[in-house]
Amino acid sequence: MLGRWKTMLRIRRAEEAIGEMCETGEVRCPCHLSIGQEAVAAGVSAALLPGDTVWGAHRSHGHYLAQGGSLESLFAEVLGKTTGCSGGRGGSMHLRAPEQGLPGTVPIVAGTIPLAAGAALAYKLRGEKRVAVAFFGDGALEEGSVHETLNLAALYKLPMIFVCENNLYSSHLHWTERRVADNLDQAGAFHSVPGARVDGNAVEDVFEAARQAVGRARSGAGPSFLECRTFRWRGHVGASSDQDVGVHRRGELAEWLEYDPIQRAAEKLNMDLATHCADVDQEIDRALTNARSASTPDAGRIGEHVCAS
Ligand SMILES: Cc1ncc(C[n+]2csc(CCOP(=O)(O)OP(=O)(O)O)c2C)c(N)n1
Ligand SMILES: [Mg+2]
Repeated sequence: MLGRWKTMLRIRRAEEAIGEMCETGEVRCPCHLSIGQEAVAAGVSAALLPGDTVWGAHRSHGHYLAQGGSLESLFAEVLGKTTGCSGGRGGSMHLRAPEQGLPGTVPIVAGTIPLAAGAALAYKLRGEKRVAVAFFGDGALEEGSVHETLNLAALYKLPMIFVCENNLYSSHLHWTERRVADNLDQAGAFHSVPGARVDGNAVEDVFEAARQAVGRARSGAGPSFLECRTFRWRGHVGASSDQDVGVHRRGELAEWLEYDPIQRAAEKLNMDLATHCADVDQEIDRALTNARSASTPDAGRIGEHVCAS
């Protein structure tokens, strides 16, 4: 529990630092912050083993850090430095930490869900006891490929977990503007993928639900679908808290601030956390200093890693 709390704090502090750098203009790539949603990444990753993989999208700083991705390489990536996890070429939405089980995030909404299924199919065919996790938002469920992947995953009993981070919004659109019913937890049922609704701001609930889903996947019983209910404190993109792509939200933030996943976990831990907070602050300072002092890519090498046919 202490480890999961610390993972959440590391994500929060890292994203606060990135948010500040977005506001000052030091970071120039678009950044989608997951502040408020940290329990989903921390709870799920804690239930995985080395060798398992997680697949993320545009809002994946938390997935990267929860898997053990380097803080310094994250800061360097958003700053466009050569030491970034994608060599400074990808920015916030193209994170990779393959050694930590994060092959690469892709900002095409729902784009990595079929990739996770492909990985799960490979694990199954090779007889490896590995599990693939697809993280995606509520908006991603409006893409057809998710439903095709759910069907395929059920049919082939793939060792896979669908983790829907339902933060109620897709860009500026509240779910009520996009759906008739609040029933995302049933999205897998039609395809015979069992689903559960989880309090996505309670890290232990997420951990327990993920632990069960991982056990199911690893035993060969097939995929599961977890709808983790949460809320992002900042806007869709950038650091502002009350605006979504220029549109004001409905004022639910104050209510959700009461359900701060980090505060809730701290209350459960019921111990003095001051030293641990200081450790995380130090880690962030050190990583930021190193990332800032790294070199920027040589413009003459812009053509490298580019595929042309
Ligand atoms: C295929 C595709 N369509 C549209 C977009 C633009 N877009 C980026 S994020 C986003 C909203 C996604 O909402 P959700 O899946 O709920 O994730 P959240 O941003 O809430 O984490 C959209 C429409 C995109 N990146 N890819
Ligand atoms: Mg969303």
